[in-house]
Amino acid sequence: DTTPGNDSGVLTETKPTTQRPPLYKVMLLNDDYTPMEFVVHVLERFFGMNHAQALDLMLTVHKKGLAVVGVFSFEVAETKVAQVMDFARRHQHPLQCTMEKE
Ligand code: NFA
Repeated sequence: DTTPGNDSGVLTETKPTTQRPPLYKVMLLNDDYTPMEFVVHVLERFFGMNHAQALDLMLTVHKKGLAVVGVFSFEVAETKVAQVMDFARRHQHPLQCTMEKE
């Protein structure tokens, strides 16, 4: 081994590795009561989507039951979930937003 400092006489191989922080999927869940326009507004306001993107994704959630709306670091994902849940609660809509490790 040519790793600097390894003079033990035992042959070893060390491989440099790169560490990336884990990413978290933020998901929106369908329900029967939250108005479509409210979900579109949430996607524009908290996920930086334009109206066409937000409308598309809202319809995907409506049809499939859920969809990933973004992938973020733990801290950002947690903040997005809290912001959406609080906004939905304040408007008395049952919209659910969750996160899951990728
Ligand atoms: N399913 C809701 C409706 O028909 C719309 C909706 C879409 C709710 C996406 C939650 C998420 N009003």
